[in-house]
Amino acid sequence: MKRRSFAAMLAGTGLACMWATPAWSQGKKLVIGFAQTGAESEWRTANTDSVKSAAAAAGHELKFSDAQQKQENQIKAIRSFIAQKVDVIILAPLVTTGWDTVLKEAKAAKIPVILESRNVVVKDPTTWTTFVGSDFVEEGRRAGKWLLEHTKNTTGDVNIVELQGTVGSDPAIDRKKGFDEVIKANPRYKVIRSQTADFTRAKGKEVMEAFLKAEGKKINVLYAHNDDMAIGAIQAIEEAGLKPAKDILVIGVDAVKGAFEAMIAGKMNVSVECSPLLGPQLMEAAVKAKAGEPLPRWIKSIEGVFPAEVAAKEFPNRKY
Ligand code: GYE
Repeated sequence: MKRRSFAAMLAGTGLACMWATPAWSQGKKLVIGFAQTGAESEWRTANTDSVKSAAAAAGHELKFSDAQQKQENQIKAIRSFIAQKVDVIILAPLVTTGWDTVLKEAKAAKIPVILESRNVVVKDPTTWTTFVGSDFVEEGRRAGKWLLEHTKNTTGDVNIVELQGTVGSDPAIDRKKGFDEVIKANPRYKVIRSQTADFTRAKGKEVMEAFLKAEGKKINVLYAHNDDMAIGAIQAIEEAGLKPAKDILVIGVDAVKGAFEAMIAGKMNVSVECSPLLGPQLMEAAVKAKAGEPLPRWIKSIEGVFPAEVAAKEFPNRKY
């Protein structure tokens, strides 16, 4: 005997609509608004690709907004997503603060907001559902630990220059915090200059040039909050007639392909991994958020550390 589905048994009974499951869980796809920071780094473009392809694979419609590293553009995008009555909003907040009003507006419109790749600090934490991304403090600690280990047999001061990410963004705040926490255990390690270069190659080069002008050969280590700034700085180091990775140790974060190429070329020492491939986890979270299912406050990425010694072997496995 052929078994009839539950829905077929209910058809025509009038009970069908009572039992009807919501449209999204019957396979009707979501409309998702994604307010991205911009395209400031290799990491960010890989992140955009990951979200776009995961949305396409799941059959959801993605409305994409590139804010060109401007918070006001992200706020405008969120308001336009609310006006368009999207099902879920994904926000990669440029900086931590300034989101209270617009997130309240999304909550009032009953649109769940998922944070990805950066976090916010708001008065009402119920205005966002979950954060999908990395532990940036731990990334900073990993960078610091690599440095302590790598320089343990040297003597004298270790003079560090630091290229910070976007001012007020949590990867910049936390990568600094974690690194400082580890190096302060030993007074030999001194951060002699620290400035933002906005997570971009062009600014990384520019600020490193200024550091080199001011401190010259005193600099032993460059700690950059992302690989793009490190890659820009490597150029400045070479143009100053010094050898990156030898005269000045170069530490980056993200582990993008560009960093692997620099390590294989002997110009960079290590990159601490931060995965941009958050698309699949985001799509899963979006469906649950729309269904009102509980989500953990933090969906954490699992990451490693890649020193130059393993770069050539690991390179073929890299996906971003
Ligand atoms: O490390 C950097 C990017 O928010 C984790 O933003 C992200 C950071 C990433 O531009 O390269």
